[in-house]
Amino acid sequence: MKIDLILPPNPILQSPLMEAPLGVLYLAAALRKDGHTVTVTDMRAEPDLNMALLPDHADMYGVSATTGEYHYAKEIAVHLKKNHPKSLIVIGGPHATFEWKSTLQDTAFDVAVLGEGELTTCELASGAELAKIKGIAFKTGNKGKSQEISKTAPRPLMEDLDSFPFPARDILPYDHVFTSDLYYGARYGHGEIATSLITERGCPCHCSYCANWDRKLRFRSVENVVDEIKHLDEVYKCKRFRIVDDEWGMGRPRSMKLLDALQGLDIHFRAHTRSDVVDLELLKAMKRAGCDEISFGVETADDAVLKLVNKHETVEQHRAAIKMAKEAGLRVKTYFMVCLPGETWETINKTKAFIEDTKPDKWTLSTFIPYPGSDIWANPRKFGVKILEKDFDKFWLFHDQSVIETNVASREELNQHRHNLWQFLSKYDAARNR
Ligand code: B12
Ligand code: SF4
Repeated sequence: MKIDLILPPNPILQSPLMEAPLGVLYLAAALRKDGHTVTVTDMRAEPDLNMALLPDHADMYGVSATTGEYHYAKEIAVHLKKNHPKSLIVIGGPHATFEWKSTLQDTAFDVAVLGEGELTTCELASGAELAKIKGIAFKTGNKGKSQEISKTAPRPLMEDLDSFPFPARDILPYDHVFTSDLYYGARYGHGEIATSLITERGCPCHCSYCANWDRKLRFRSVENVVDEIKHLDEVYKCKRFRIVDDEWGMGRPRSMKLLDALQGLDIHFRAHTRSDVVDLELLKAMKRAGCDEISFGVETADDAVLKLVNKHETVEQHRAAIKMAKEAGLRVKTYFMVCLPGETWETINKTKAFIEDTKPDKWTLSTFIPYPGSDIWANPRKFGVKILEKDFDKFWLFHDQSVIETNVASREELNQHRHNLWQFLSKYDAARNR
């Protein structure tokens, strides 16, 4: 079968090609292994949809979409249905995984793949009967209003991650997969050629703002990760990596084993994790293995807000993690989120004091968005949240407008919080760079 996988435009990101699109590259590799001919239409760096990039014909077209990209996915589906009515039009990725019903009701997609896609997509491509394929939702019956949506049994998560072939990084132009923006980050100057890498999948935590469909922690073997790294060095001369595991280092004994194995490889990497996962021993082992930078999802320096969003971490744990990481010789990046439930001027001031006190080397500031798949999206009242806009075009974390109000702050006030913290962080950067 001929299959085209499609990545929509990504206008919100400063460097849209910065990260290798691993989900789609894993799918492409699995489909190829089954003997299919696969292409990837990469629109990430296009300013808008560019249908001219799509191949003339494919038996199956598969669009990958997060919630922010959903409006593009819809338009792509309309175009494909019109021009390729006989092809199977499929959507996968986080948005369709959570919002499969509305996605199929609202769009021209035939099938939504829910969650982990490798096995499910291979079964779809094999021509199996839809009702018998686990992990999908699809349209049944006649077209038009009488059309119904069926959902099949859930697809069990793959236990043996080593059985998946390495992501098909050769399927895209080199500079769409290996970039100089990924290492150190565009905002901090371009670095060496780097690519992203996953060593484990899933996260067992339940932060209320997180839209994660994969709650089961599963590991690739140390040998399998090392093989991929050696392959990337031999074939692509790439020795720098951003590890995009949800939270790196969660399985302690295996993480230590992996770090030992990485020591001889002369690589550099950066990774993000939770403050409660690290201690000095792990951080020092990371440094020895080639880690230059660690990032922590701090979000806010107010314990009550951390508790409300079910972060299961304290400000003290964040403070200690940053201190230890610096002691281990790592550069520290902190992720902050504003416009969270429970946020007030008092909590914003605490976050500012925390920044002055802990002095992170880098930071990212996001605006809280209640993503489909998160507890806050499903139960906003539990968190004192009123969702004011459900226009998914605005569902980007870097958007400068809050889409909610809370029981303690109006939308206008939340926007002022964001503006204020942004100004503070910009001045903080300026002062450090003097
Ligand atoms: C690394 C990462 C990034 C990177 C790279 C993104 C990428 N596309 O690879 C960067 C930094 C660019 C990024 C940016 C953003 N991200 Co991000 N990111 C992640 C992270 C941590 C890992 C992604 C990954 O590689 N996963 C591993 C692969 C194997 O899984 P996957 O990508 O989901 O793909 C599998 C399935 O989804 C499925 N599948 C995927 N596509 C398709 C397509 C078809 C046709 C089929 C059949 C199946 C299928 O099969 C794949 C293989 O199993 C995830 C969290 C997570 N666990 O996924 C968040 C996550 C995807 N990001 C998220 C968000 C919100 C964003 C941003 C919107 C934030 C912002 N700045 O505004 C941006 C914009 C991204 C975009 N393109 O829209 C949310 C999405 C929530 C939602 N409802 O949409 C997630 C889930 C985080 C979370 N838990 O809330 N992100
Ligand atoms: S934010 Fe991180 S720790 Fe929390 S549930 Fe999501 S992936 Fe897990």
